[in-house]
Amino acid sequence: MSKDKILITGANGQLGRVLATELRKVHGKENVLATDISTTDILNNSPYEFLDIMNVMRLEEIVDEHQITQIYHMAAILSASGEWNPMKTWKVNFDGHLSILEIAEKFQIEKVFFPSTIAVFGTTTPRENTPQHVPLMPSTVYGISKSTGELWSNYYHDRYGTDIRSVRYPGIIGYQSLPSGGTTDYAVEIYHAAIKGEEYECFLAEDTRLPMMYMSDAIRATIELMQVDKENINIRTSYNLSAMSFTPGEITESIRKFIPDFKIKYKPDHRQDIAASWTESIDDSMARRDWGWKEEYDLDAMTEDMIKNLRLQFDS
Ligand code: AKB
Repeated sequence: MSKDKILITGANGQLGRVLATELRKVHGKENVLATDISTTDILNNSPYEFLDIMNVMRLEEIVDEHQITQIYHMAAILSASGEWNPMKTWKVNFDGHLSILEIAEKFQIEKVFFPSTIAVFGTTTPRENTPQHVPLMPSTVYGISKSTGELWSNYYHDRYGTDIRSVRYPGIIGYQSLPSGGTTDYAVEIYHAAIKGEEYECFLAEDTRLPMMYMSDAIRATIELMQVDKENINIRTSYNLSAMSFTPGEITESIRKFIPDFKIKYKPDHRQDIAASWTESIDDSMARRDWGWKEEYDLDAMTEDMIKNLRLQFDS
C-alpha cells in the first residue's frame, strides 16, 4: 500500500470530492485525509476533518498529526461568488495558498497540487488558442488571487525547491457534483435541467465560447501531473490545459441529440462580463509535451456520458 499520506483541502467542493474518491482508489482510503470548512463529510467516507484554511495553526497540526507527505489544495472561492466579497476571497484564496506553501516548506512536503484557472486570463490575453506565456490581466479577484498564487508557487519552487504542480483548469463538467459560485456553472446546471425535462434559463449569452473539460479528464490530468517525474515538469506557475471549447448554443444542440425537445432561454447577467474577459480556446502544447496530457472526451461524448449517469442518479 501507498507510503504517501495525502491531505485534500476543499474536499467537499465540485472537484475536491471526485478527486478524493479517485485518490483513495490509488493510495488507499486510510491514506487520503479529506478536509473542508464544514462538519459534514459529503463523501461520508472518512478520514475527514473540519478545516478552515484561514486557521494556520490547525492546518499545521493536521499536517503534523497525520504525517502528511502530499497536499492537494483545492479550497477556493470561485469567480462569480468571489466578487460579492473581494477581501474575503483574496484572504481565502491567496493567504490560504501562502499558508500551504509555508507549511510545505516547513514540513518538507514531497509534492503540492495547486489548481489555477482560465480566470487568470484577461482582456489583454489573446483570446484564441491562448499560449502558455501571455500577459495576465484578470478581471476578478478570483483570477487575481490565482495568478498571484501561480507566481508565488514558482518562487517557492525556485527558492526552496518546493515540488509544486499546477494546471489552469477550464470550466469543469461532471455528474458527480454540482459547482457553486463559478462562471462556467451553467454547463453543469443545463444537464440537470434537461434530465428533469425543465426549460433552462442560461446566465450567459448563446454565443459565449469558453474552454471546458469533462470531470474524468480533469481528475486524470491532475493525478497524471502529480505522478510524473519532477524532471519532466518545466512549468511551476501553472500549465495551460485544454479539452474542448463550446458556447451555450452548441451545448444545447449536443443535448438535443439525446433529448430533442430540450428548451433553453438566455438571460445574461453579471457573469457575462466575467466570461467575456476570459479566453475562448487554449494552447496546452506544453502539458502535452512535458507529461503526455491528452483528453478523452469531446462535447458529444461528454453529453452522452452526463445524460446516462444523471439518468441513473435521478432514477435511483
Ligand atoms: C469558475 O467559473 O469560476 C471556475 C473556473 C473556470 O475556474 N469554474
